[in-house]
Amino acid sequence: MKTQEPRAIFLKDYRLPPYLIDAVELDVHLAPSATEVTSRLSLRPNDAAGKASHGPLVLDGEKLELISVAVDGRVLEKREFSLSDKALTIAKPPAHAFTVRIKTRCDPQANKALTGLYRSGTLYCTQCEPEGFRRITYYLDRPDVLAKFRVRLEADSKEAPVLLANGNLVEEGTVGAKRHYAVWEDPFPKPSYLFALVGGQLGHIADTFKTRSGRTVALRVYCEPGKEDRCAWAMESLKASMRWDEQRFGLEYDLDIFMIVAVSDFNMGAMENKGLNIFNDKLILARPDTATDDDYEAIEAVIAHEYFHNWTGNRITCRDWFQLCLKEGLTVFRDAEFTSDLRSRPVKRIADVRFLRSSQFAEDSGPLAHSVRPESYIEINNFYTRTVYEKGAELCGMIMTLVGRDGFRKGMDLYFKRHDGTAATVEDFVAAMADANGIDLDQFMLWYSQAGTPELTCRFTYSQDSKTAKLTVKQEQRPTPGQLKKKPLHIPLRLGLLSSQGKDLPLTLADGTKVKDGVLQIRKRAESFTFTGIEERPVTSLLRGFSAPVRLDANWSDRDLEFLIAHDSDLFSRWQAAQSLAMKSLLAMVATVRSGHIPRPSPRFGKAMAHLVADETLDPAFRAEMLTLPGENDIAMALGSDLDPEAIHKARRAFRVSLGKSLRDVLQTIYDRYEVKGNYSPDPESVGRRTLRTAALSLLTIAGGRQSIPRLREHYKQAANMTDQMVALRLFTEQETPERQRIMDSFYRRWKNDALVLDKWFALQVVSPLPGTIDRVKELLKHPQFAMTNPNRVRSVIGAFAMGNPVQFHAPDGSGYKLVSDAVIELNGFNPLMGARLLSAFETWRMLEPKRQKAAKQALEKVRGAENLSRDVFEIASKMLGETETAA
Ligand code: B3K
Ligand code: ZN
Repeated sequence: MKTQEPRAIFLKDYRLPPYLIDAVELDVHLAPSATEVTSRLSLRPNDAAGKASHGPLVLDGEKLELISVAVDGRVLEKREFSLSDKALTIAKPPAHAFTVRIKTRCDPQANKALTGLYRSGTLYCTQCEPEGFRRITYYLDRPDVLAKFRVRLEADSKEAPVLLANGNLVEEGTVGAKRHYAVWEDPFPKPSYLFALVGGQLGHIADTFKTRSGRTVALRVYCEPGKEDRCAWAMESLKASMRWDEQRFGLEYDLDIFMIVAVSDFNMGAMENKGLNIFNDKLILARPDTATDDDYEAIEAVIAHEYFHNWTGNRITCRDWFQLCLKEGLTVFRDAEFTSDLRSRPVKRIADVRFLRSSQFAEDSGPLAHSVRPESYIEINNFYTRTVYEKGAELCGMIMTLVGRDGFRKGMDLYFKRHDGTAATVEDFVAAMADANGIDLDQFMLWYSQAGTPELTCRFTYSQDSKTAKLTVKQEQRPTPGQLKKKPLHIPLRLGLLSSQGKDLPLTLADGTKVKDGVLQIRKRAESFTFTGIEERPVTSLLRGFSAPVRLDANWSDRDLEFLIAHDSDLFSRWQAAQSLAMKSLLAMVATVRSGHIPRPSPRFGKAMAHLVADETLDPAFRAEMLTLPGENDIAMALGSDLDPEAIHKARRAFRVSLGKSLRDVLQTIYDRYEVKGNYSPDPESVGRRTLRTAALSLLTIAGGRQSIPRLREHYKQAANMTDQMVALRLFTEQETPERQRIMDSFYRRWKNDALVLDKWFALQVVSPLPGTIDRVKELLKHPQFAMTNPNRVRSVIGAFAMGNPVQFHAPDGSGYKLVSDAVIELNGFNPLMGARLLSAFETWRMLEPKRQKAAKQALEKVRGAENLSRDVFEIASKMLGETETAA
């Protein structure tokens, strides 16, 4: 018999919760395979829900063993409730406030899905967002039910000497000789997805933070005992985040203690549980000899992100999961602002735009395209996407561009004033922004509901006679699955007109109005703007700071781009001009490779870079970005169809070789001069210097071929930190020399007992573009230290291969696809969330050339046809194959 296909849930079907829960008391007796949970819920009918508030009480629950259920102190008989694998239903609950007491048992040890209560090593920990709480106890597991939690944890004193939950510790003590307990109380009502508990043997570091109103908050970072010396940066980052949120948004922390726990088995990066954040240890643990600059920056950013959720996500939460971008987009926006304020704004913007364009744009133009606020889903876990997060953040950024930085702050203040302590919607947020600033954002709302990347075509004419410059702007958004027609969007277009001296000209429109902050507001499918008083033909700088997440066709000539690279006052636009110039040449080179000829890059890019990279007045980190060509995925996105990943790789490689050769002397000077001496520090200046030096080394190495190996070897030998070591190792992965394996082997011997560093060792080998990599990946999958049950390991082998090695993943014989789809099928059995994530590596399959397309389709069909498909994998596989569509 065919099992029934999972059904979609729709935003339009949202109904108020029929019952509300005012308070929850949990009593959790931790035991590896039989944890007992007693839950006492104080419920009442939700009058606002009308008739439903007198209907049955349906409590969500999965993978639970029910021991007993009582209402108002009376144990129910079997006929008074019904039980399915999804819910416990009490047919006729009392018509007034009542209590329900439920006793259940669950098995953390057997839980390999890593959602609900599970074990990571010997630790007990939880992951409840979005729907994991229902695996701990029966509950109204939805974000619009906010309750006060009091949690008693009991465990064996030796097995779990540390017992943590949300809020403040109010009591602790022993139970007989061998057991102990702790009681935690969280005074802030919260939805169940923010619940967390941790139990086990943990070390920690402690500190305090004095809030601006003078309260002292205790801070703790917990980790595996013995790793405390790797927690200092996480603590520094936490304090910096707390300070920044007070200064920039006036938001102060609200509990007496803030705890972070690092665990080794975690499906994603981290989780913002109230007062008790749980983190993938990869995003906590760092020491100069184990973590790179990128790791340090990621730790700082994710600590900030989760901390910022305390207000945007926890104090104001989401009414339903369709509103996910309300907390995620806004919080990504906030963490990007934090990084921009602490480090370099243009460099952060460049990094974010690179990611958005290579990754979110790909999502937006494939079978998984959905709007920032989707209208339906089968499995909500599949919607923690780049569109919800990164495009969601772009929408906040556009609002800030429209209302200004102070206006944005006013909007945020009003949003908190109106909605603190509630579960809100995207409309609430946008209304606060509009009302606080007296502007109309009705048309802007379309950004939340229309999927796909808009295309802006800008054309420019100049009249010497009338001294006017005319800009015509057209916008178009292509159809996406389930959404064929699109309306024109409200787009902020930041621009500048540059004189021949490279100076910004005043922007005055024909009716005499001045363009405020250089931002034009585009609202129609086609419109034009005439600027007056322009004495000479200017060069246009468009989409400064990437003021909207669009594709831009501006028809710039090479000379215009060179001019912008040299003169634009907006650093982002200088970088963008460089990317555009390189991209023109790269696209031509890909065509040359495919026609069987040797590709030659235009020399113009190298010439434009020669002055720029040597310009000591420019931030080294920015110069490093200028030297980094568009990635292989960017090129693929620019081509859009009939993709041959190998040709793309070859073209890009040829460009790098040629650039390295033409800039050899200046790169060598940079390499020699930018060494960072002394103790390692992840401060922006040191990171910038290292990054520029790395960019130089990378080009010198690829250009030098075998002759550059001694320099590389020396770099590796001299490396005094993991950042420099990894640079050399990564460059070795592109070199066909036996030394490569020798170095990898010695690295393994040095770090084989350190899981996080070992992850790097695994990843380095699978991203090698050289032939033989697929066989190596297969070997690594059999390595004694590989485990499908550990998400970090899966990501460092299969994830890094599928997402970070386009040439090999897209091997024409389909062997890369087979390897990944087999892993997806295996993961589907016990950790569907991870399986579905990996499967999204196929999202651009329809853009491939026919042979690869066929092979990818076969792999997808195999997944689709596998037995016992989870909702997670079913949804992605069937959408990939075009069987089901998301309602945008
Ligand atoms: N809110 C969590 C993500 C939960 C993902 C569930 N599959 C972390 C974050 O975005 O901050
Ligand atoms: Zn988040």
